[in-house]
Amino acid sequence: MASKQVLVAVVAAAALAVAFLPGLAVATEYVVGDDKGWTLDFNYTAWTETKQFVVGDTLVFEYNSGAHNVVEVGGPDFLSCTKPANAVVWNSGEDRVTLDKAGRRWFFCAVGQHCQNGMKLKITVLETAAPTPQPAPAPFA
Ligand code: CU1
Repeated sequence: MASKQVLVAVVAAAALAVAFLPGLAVATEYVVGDDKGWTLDFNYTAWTETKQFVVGDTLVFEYNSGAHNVVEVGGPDFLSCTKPANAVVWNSGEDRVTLDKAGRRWFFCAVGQHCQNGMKLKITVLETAAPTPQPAPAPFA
């Protein structure tokens, strides 16, 4: 009997921990493209759809530094694959970009026609993680 009570307590504690997890959210590091990395022939739009980016998270672009780069631009330049002269360019092959504020950010590879061929990433950074649904508060008695 005692072991059953212990089990119930453990399950309850685990449930509590899960319930409070969003409040304890730690910064997440996202390797762009997961095991494929930053490359051609990858659907980054589909990749972002399964992610939720929050201020404090980090993007890591991993690629062969001779083959690609990472340029951050504004929305219109993203659409047209235009690299402005003053654009921020990363080219280490393992570029870490901290998402330090909420809003949209646009990145593409400025090598050859890579951007035109889909090597581009658009994300929306949230101020905080979207809240999980909570039960409705009890009405006043
Ligand atoms: Cu590229």
